[in-house]
Amino acid sequence: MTEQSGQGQTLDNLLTESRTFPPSDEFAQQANAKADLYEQADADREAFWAAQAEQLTWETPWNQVLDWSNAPFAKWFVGGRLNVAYNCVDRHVEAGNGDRVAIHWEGEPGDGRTITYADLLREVSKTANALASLGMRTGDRVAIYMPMLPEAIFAMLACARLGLTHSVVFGGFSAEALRSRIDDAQAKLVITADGQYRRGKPAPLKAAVDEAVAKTPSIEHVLVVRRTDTDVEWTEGRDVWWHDTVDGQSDQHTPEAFDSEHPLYILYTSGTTGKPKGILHTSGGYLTQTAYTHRNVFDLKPESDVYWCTADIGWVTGHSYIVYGPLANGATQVVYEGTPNTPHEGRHWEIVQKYGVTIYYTAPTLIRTFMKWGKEIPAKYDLSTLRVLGSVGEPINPEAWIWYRETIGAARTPVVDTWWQTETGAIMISPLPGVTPAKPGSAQRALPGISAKVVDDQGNEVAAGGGGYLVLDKPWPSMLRGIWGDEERYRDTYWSRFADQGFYFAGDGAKYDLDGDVWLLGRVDDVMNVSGHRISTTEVESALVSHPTVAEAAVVGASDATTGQGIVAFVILRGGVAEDEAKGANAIKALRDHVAKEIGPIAKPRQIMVVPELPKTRSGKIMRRLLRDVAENREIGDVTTLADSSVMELISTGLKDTG
Ligand code: 6R9
Repeated sequence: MTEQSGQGQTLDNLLTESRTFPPSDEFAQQANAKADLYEQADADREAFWAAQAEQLTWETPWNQVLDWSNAPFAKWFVGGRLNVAYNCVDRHVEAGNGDRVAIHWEGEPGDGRTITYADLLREVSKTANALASLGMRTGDRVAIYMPMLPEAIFAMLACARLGLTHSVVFGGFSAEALRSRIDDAQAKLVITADGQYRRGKPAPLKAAVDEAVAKTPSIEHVLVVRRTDTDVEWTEGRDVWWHDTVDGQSDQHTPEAFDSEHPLYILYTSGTTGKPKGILHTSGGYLTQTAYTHRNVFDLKPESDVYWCTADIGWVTGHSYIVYGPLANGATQVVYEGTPNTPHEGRHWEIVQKYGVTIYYTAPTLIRTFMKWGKEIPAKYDLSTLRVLGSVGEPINPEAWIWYRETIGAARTPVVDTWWQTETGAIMISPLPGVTPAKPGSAQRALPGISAKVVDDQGNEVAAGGGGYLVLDKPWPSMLRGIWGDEERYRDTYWSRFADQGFYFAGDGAKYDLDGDVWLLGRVDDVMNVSGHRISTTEVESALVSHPTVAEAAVVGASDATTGQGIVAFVILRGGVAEDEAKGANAIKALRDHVAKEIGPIAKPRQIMVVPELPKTRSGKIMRRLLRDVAENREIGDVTTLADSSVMELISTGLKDTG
């Protein structure tokens, strides 16, 4: 999320995309969501959300749907009490679905585990008993620093069951990142593993915990899952093995109900400046909206679907769409431990074929990587079970959308482009499959029950065809309840930009097309200003990706004596395109002309560089800040949040080689 808000005039709206894909009659007829969902929600928003909340099991009903009297601090389902883990596990077993598979777990080395809902109930109960035996009490914070193992999910649900607040820290983060997060939340326990498989090799994990915990006196215990048999240092009394502590516990545990606003978890997002923000989510509203969106946006049929979200549980997508939403709905899902090209570039498609995956949810960065690897790879597998494809994390370029639908979805499946944030907790803007005629590249419309607007600098809604800032103008059930321990920062970061109107400012630029559909245009900090025109990086990137030789593009504005900023583009070629040829002066000119044709001469990049990789965060978002350093010939800034810190070197050396 951004700390500062954009200023100046609104964005120029340049790229046009007119292809649409209406849902098939067959899909529409069987779809969970029907068009009247929008009307129902518009007629009475609170009644609509109450109806969604009724899909959960409450111990005590609420007496008020929404209390917004202390805005921007919301309370949803006031007075209601429920247990989140009971809703995700026990109630499915009680309903007679204990034999249904909850998790098909696939390890990176090829090992696997099948976990039914009855198994899940036993494991979560044992874990809850173990956490209680370690002295954890309702309200305590627990850090979870783990690879994608079933135990990570057991741990999250055991916390929810006991009313402990978890803080999952992505397993690729450093000891220092873990330390600052433990410290901020004053966590008492860390759950981790000895090591984790990464690209076919075991890598140590507990070592980073030892380093972090040496400087965090709040930690009383470290609970360690054995995964890779890596040698670990051991601090007697503090460190305990999972198999010693959890396995022998009783598999019976009676859940207690907690207040609807009981803190469920903290998840840290890195800001552009300063220390990471601990985004706080609570129970009833969060579970209501994650379950509702998962059911309608993915058209989930729990009895027959096999769902797979490829995110890591270290990100909000893993929290809402691996753990809470799908499990609240009683889904059967695949959880995969490893990387997409271990041991080969067809691994995801092999998994889709093996488990008969029907719903697949991933990020544009991975779709563009698949494009780069080439369509021959998925062509080797049977992907005919797929019926819904989803995208999240960044704007999806129309060409990548088309490739996804055609190559993975056999030109048949709906593709849902879902816009949301760690802060929103659940999907906010997305087509509904079976209802919305899909438009490649557009997230389209706020979901029933959600209200979003594109506004200008003054907070006035822009007309159809106009661009500006994306805001959320009404509270929603899964909204963040604040930043852990920092009320002021919460108000400043999200509510000060449009304080007069009381809008939540998301930090993203967006536009309406002539039908009123929303297009996301990237973070407002990334917007370029060329000769007084505010141009979005996303639009120029999408134009580049629509050229047959380009798999992926990142665009930045570099200072320019004449135009204020000049557009500099970095492109990755598609598989099979000869690099020498594509780097030639004619090929580069062809790309520049292509952008001019797609968008207009004003958007023509000043410079285009062919690169082997792009700098990305560990959740796959392009870090344009570092590319700006390259484009402006500056020393490259802080690379600690990069997924692969050698990428910048690769880019700089590659550029020197070609001049
Ligand atoms: C869920 C997640 C949030 C930021 C958000 C925006 C970008 C996410 C998007 C999208 C365009 C989409 N973003 N989904 N942009 N289209 N479908 O990614 O959360 O890690 O907090 O990132 O990601 O810029 O503001 P988070």
